[in-house]
Amino acid sequence: MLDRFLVTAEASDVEPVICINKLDLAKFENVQRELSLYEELGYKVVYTSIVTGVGVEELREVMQDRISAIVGSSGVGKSSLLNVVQPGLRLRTGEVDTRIHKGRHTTTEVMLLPLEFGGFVADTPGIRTLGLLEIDEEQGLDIHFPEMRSYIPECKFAACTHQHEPACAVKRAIETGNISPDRYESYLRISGFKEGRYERNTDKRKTDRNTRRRKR
Ligand SMILES: Nc1nc2c(ncn2[C@@H]2O[C@H](COP(=O)(O)OP(=O)(O)OP(=O)(O)O)[C@@H](O)[C@H]2O)c(=O)[nH]1
Ligand SMILES: [Mg+2]
Ligand SMILES: [Zn+2]
Repeated sequence: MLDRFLVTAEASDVEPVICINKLDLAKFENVQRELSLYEELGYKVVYTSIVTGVGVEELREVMQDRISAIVGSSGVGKSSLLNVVQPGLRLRTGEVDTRIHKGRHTTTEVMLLPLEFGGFVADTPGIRTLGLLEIDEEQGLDIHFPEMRSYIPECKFAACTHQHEPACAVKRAIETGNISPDRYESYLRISGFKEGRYERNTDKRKTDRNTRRRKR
């Protein structure tokens, strides 16, 4: 999900900032270890908690004098965070379902909110899955993975998809440990999703129809 958000941001020329909320529920060292890959890739990561107040000032600095949007799954605390970042907003927040550990889709519409310290921020409803990406066919998906960029011109084939082609510099970089296998896995999933192979999760009926058509 995070990689999908990052690719979407990269493809839309939006500067992404990763915000890890509810830090009070985890051990900072463990969370930071998980996120170190993204910091190495050059993404800004802000760690926050509305319980301890950590990171709130940093989040304000990120939002100041810009138009931004806060996005993520339901229940991660987007509206709660904005209430703390900008006192007085009084956005509705909702308890997470303790049985399924998921939010209850409390925010139902996008709202652009003015910030007293400068700028605007959009609170958005939590999303379950990030749908098909509008990726420029000619540009490809790979360039939206910053760690792949320098290897792409080194592939033998100009139109290399870094999947089954020989002499692929991206795959070589994975073998030598210069590209994270997890991120490559995301790349495969997202490109597969785009080609319809992962559609079954979001639109089962359509996939069934396609499968049937193919069999005929
Ligand atoms: N422990 C803890 N709980 C938090 C924190 N931030 C938010 N919460 C709680 O998480 C729950 C969900 O918060 P919301 O702000 O409604 O989450 P949301 O991301 O806006 O959810 P949707 O509007 O459904 O997308 C609420 O019960 C909040 O009190 C935090 O930093 N720590
Ligand atoms: Mg909300
Ligand atoms: Zn390649």
